[in-house]
Amino acid sequence: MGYVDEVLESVKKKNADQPEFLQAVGEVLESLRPVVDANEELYRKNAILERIVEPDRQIMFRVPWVDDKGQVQVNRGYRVQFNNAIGPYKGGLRLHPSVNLSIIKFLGFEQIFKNSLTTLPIGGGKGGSDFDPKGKSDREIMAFCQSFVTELYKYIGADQDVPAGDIGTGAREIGFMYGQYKRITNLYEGVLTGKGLSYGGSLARTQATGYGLLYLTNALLRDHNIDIKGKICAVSGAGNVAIYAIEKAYQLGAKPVTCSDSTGWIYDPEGIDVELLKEIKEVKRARLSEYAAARPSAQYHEKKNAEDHGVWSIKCDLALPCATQNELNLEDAKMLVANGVISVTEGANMPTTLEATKYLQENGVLFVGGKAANAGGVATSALEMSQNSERLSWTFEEVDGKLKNIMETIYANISDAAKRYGVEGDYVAGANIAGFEKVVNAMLAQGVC
Ligand code: NDP
Ligand code: 2IT
Repeated sequence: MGYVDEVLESVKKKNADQPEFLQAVGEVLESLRPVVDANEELYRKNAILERIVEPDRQIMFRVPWVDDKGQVQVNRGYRVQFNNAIGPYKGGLRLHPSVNLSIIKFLGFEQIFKNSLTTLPIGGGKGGSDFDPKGKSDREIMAFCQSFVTELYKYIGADQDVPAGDIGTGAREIGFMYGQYKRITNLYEGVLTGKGLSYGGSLARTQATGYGLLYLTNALLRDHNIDIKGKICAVSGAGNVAIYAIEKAYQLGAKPVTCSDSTGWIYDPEGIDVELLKEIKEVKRARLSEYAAARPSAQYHEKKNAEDHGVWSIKCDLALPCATQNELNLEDAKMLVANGVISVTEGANMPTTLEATKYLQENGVLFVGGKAANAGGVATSALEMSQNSERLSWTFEEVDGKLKNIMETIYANISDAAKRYGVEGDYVAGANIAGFEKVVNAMLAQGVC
C-alpha cells in the first residue's frame, strides 16, 4: 500500500466518529499524491503525513455562564492547536450549536494550509463552542464570552495562539473576549484579531474575507480571459463573508442576486440591496424574511431542503458559497452546471461536498476551494497582528491594497503549483500542494517535534 493510503487508513481508524475531519483530510491527502510520490522516502522516514494529521494539542473545557433568568448554563469550549511550524497558531472561533470536535478539527486542519498560502507567518488552529448566540441578549453573550476566555486565556497569546472570528463570532464577541483577556492577564497585546478599531483592530478586516474572495475570483476569471463585469452571482449566506462578497462583487461590476440564512433564501433579480442586508443582519440581527418584506423585487423561499436547491437553483455565472460546510451537494452542482455556471469559488470553509467538487471539475467549471479563496480574512488578521506589533494603524487603502496583492499572489501560486505537478487547472490540488510545501519544509528543518 502507498504511503498516502496507509496514512488515510490509519486516520480513518483513529477518527471514525469525525466525518468532517475525515472529509478534509481525505481531500488534502488525495491531492498531495504527486508530491508525496516524488518525496516518499524522506516523508516516510520523518513521518510527515502522520504528524500533519495529528493536532499538536486539542483543548476541551467547560463553559458555565448564567442566563437572564438566573439559570446556570453549560457549554463545551474547544481550541485545537494544529500546527505551528511556520508561525503562532491562528484561526477563528466558531459559536454554533452544531460545533463538535470533528468540525473544529476539520477547520483547524484546513487552516494550516490556508495560512501557509497567505505567504504570512501563521500556523493553523481553530476553536469555538456549541453555544448558540441566536436570540441571546448582549448580557448573555458577554457572560458566555467572559467565561469562555477565563479558561481559554491560559493557552493563547500574541506569540502563541491568536484566535479571531468565524460563524457566530463577530466584533461584539471579540470585544467581550478581549476585555476579559486583558483583565485576567493585565496584558494589552494582539491576542485576538477582528478587534474594534479603537482598541487595535485593523481597517478592512471586516470586509477582508468577502473582498478577498472577489479579488481571487477576478484573478481566476482574468487568467481565463473572462470579464467579471455583468456576471450574475449566486451567493449563499448572509453573514460577514457573504455581505462583503456581495459588496465587492458590485464594485467589480458583477451582479449578486441571491443570499441565504439558516431559515430561508432570497432571490432578488434586481440585485441584492447590500445596505438593506447590512441593516438587517449587522444592526438588527434579524431574519432574511425581513429583507423580502422591505424589498418588493425580492422573492423569499423557506429553508433549502433535499428537493429544493436553494440559491443554487438560480441561473448564474459565478457561484459563491459563503455560509457553511457541505451546503453545496452533487444535485446542486448538477443544477449549476445545467445552468451554465462558469466558476465556483468558496467563501465558506468546505461548503462543497467531495462529490460535488469532482462533478464541477469534470464538467469544466473553474473551481477554487476555500483554503485559497477565503484566505483573505486570515491574511488580513495577520496584517492586524503586524500593526499591533509595531503599534501603528495602517489606512484602509494600505490594508486593502495588500489584501488584493495577497489574493492575486495566492491565485498565481496555486495555479503554478498545479502546473508543476502536471494537474494544470486543478486549483484544489494546486492549493493543497502549495500550502503543504512551505509547512513541510519548516517541519523538516525543525526536526522531530
Ligand atoms: P456569520 O456567522 O457571519 O454568517 C454565517 C452565515 O451562514 C449566516 O447567514 C448563517 O445563517 C449561515 N449559516 C451558518 N451555519 C448555517 C447552517 N448550519 N445552515 C444554514 N445556514 C448557516 O459567519 P461568517 O460569514 O464569518 O462565516 C461564513 C463561512 O465563512 C464559514 O464557513 C466560515 O468558516 C467561513 N470563513 C469565515 C471567515 C471570516 O473571516 N469570518 C474567514 C474565512 C472563512 P444564520 O444567521 O441563520 O445562522
Ligand atoms: O476560517 C478562517 O480563516 C477564519 N475564520 C478567519 C481566521 C482568522 O484568524 O482571521
